[in-house]
Amino acid sequence: EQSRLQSVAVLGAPFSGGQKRSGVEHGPKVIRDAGLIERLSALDSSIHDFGDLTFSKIENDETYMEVNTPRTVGAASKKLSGAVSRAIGAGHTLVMLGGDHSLAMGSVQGHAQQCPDLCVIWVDAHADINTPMTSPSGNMHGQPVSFMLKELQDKVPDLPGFGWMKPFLTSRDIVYIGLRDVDPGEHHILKNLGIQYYSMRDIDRLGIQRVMEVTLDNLIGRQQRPIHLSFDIDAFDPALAPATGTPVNGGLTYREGIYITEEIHNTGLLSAMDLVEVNPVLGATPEAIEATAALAVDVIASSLGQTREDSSIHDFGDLTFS
Ligand code: 6HN
Ligand code: MN
Ligand code: MN
Ligand code: MN
Repeated sequence: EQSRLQSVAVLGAPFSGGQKRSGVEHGPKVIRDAGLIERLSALDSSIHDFGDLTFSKIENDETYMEVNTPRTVGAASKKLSGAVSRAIGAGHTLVMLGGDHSLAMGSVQGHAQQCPDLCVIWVDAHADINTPMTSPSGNMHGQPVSFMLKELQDKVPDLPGFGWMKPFLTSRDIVYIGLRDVDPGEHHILKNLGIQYYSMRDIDRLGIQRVMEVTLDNLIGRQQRPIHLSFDIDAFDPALAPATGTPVNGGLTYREGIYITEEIHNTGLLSAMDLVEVNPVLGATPEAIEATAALAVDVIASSLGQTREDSSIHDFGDLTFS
């Protein structure tokens, strides 16, 4: 019996309000222009392109407790959350194209509406777990995880624009991979809550194979549950992904990044993913922009089953036995 065809929904979120550098709102367009839909169509799944959400501007969105544009970010994530929840509820595996990483509040929350037992793999140079009080920048793309965690409820104030969102994740439900630029307040939170993370140094020591083994064992070793992959393109080395807002030297190699996504695909449990922080305006040359977007396409295709061992689908039919 053939297994049912996986159905994939692609949803663009052209939003940049979680940080100050314009251009990241063009992420969905450049990732699509790099051939995303065609590449996914070659895989063993049906692809539904839901197009891009539109986000309306909110006037007089003043800084609140040193957080920049909270109402704008809150409204965007709320809208994204609803769209993600509907897509997952309709049976799709969801691919969200950012946009900046503040959008993860919406995508993970919307996913959790349908799958309350989900776990999160956060691939990023940064931990994005600042609270409004620890944030050095006031930018919400450095804060989304703090809004999700139940253990940080008392540390995160009620911001305007966030009345719809209550913490829904525990610190045991998330693992980080690729960290190399963690703020002091974030390091304190990671240690205090015992959050599991594999920094670039850990990858140097253990190797990516071992890192994935331990990551998956911790998240799904005891119980099978849906995975949310939140992939920030700045997890890669800036030589590979230059067109991004907060590049940090010493990142993932191409092979490490693709190994991560292959292993996640092989669990059969990937339920939704984000691909965020591709900013074409920050690429120094057209080639730099195209390389970053092509890498984003490779990450998504690999997460959804593209392999390095068999680039085409071969139907050998059925044997007959007399
Ligand atoms: N990202 N930790 C810094 C901050 O402003 O909180 C950088 C955050 C970067 C966020 O890359 O998604
Ligand atoms: Mn980052
Ligand atoms: Mn990030
Ligand atoms: Mn497969």
